[in-house]
Amino acid sequence: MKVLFYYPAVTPRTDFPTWEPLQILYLARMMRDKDIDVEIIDGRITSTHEELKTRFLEAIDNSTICLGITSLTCYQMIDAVRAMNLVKSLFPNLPIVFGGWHASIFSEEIIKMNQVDIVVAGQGENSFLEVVQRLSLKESLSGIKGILWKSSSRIVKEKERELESLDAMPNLLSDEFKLLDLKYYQCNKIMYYMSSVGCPYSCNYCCVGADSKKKWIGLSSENVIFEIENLWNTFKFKELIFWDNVFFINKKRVEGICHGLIQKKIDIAWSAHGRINEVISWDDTFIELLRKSGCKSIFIGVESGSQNILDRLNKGIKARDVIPALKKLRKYGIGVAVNYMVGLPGETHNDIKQTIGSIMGGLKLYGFDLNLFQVFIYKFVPFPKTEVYRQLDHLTYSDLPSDSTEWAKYIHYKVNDGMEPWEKENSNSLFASSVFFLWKGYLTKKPPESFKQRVLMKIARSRLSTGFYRFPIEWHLWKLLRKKSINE
Ligand code: B12
Ligand code: SF4
Repeated sequence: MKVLFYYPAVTPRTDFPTWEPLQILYLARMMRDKDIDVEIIDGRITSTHEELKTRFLEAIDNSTICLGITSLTCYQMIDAVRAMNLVKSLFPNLPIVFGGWHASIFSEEIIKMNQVDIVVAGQGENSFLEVVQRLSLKESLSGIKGILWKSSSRIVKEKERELESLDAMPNLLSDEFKLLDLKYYQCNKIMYYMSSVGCPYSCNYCCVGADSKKKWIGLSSENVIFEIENLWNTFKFKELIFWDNVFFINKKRVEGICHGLIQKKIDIAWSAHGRINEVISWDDTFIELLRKSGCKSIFIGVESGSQNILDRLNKGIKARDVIPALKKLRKYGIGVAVNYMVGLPGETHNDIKQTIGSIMGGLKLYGFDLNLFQVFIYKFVPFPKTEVYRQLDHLTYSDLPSDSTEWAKYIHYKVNDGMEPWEKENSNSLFASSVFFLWKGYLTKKPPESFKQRVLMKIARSRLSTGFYRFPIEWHLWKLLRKKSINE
């Protein structure tokens, strides 16, 4: 018996080595010792139609129970549709199970797609294992929590699945990574890893808070160390990145992880997501322990320098705490990667100026060292199924995509280039655009590689020195130079 997974390409072109398809490895561990083989096709490697067709023809046979596909709301969905169409044309009876963030957010829409037989919403391990076991026994899927499925073309929505204990699941081990052709991946340099699920906060622009119903579950520090030690012994990576939404929720657990890394002499630099309200509450002993265990950097969503905006985002942090919190980390040589957003509904010039002030404050604190103080400025996107999306004046934002596939295209083609079509060209959004290009043009570690980047950097530098953000010529330039279009 075998389960086949497809990991859709995240962008049209991938630079190798790249990150491992973590979602699939976490699911694959559930099949260990269950007499179910796992095979993974990575769409980033198998890029042409012919290659993909050959891979599917080789991989699928009578013993294949189903095809599992994952996707975020981005280009991955476009590639997922390509793969599903291909598989359904070759093997119309092979059940396709769709999971991941995109399927969880748009579950009712995705299950209506002809190609999809089963949707797994939310945490996938046990739901998927149950689906696989029932399919292999040709039993009904009725009653499996967390799924939507088709019963003689009628759609059945089962009860939601609450977040489940991670300690009760099989450990993630290097065995799972051996399912991959390791020459394409970077696990011998950087290991991506997840030690908890959910989030107890409710920032209203984020789908995680809403999805987890304020629940958070962490794997025990003992199990985290057991898994990291196993992976490190095999791959000897230099860097570990915790992909947890919020890593520091349980301070005792983090202390246990730090002590474990030190005791086991696991010599790595690690990074994880934290929050300003957490950092400000930490004492020196804790921060020193983080540093001693290898903590190199903390990813922090500051989002805005304006308290007014932070309150509207329900962010639960104080703008005035940002610099004091960063000072605490700076004292022990811990760097940060901070995210900001601009272009929110109702955001004023003054709010945006406070955001620039907050960024400049951090830059000064870290002596303009972009290795220690990394900045990412995004343009605000009202992500579907978030509270902020529900609160929108949908007449003003009438150009937002209407369905899940359009959303995926929109995120890929527009958002990452700062080109939201819904954005009315009022002075605030143009102002926001030029601030967005500060990041593209100036706050980047990479030296400019092209003429376009050099121009962007020049404009960004002069904006920072003069404080003049009107007339976003860089935005218009970007639009002119941009080759991709939503119709590609
Ligand atoms: C790593 C990461 C990335 C990486 C890699 C993404 C990838 N495709 O793997 C990069 C940097 C590329 C990225 C980009 C983006 N990301 Co991101 N990213 C993450 C992060 C931090 C971890 C993802 C991960 O690997 N999780 C580990 C796995 C094990 O967990 P999981 O994905 O939840 O999988 C579980 C279930 O979903 C389910 N499941 C998943 N797949 C499948 C498949 C099957 C068949 C089944 C049955 C179950 C199942 O089971 C798994 C185990 O329980 C998450 C936050 C988080 N903690 O999840 C955000 C997150 C997924 N990203 C998010 C966003 C917004 C983005 C961007 C749109 C940001 C932007 N504006 O550019 C982009 C979009 C991509 C793009 N091309 O532009 C959002 C989700 C939005 C969405 N609806 O998809 C998240 C949740 C962050 C947040 N707080 O909002 N991201
Ligand atoms: S932005 Fe981060 S802290 Fe806020 S709800 Fe989302 S995952 Fe939680």
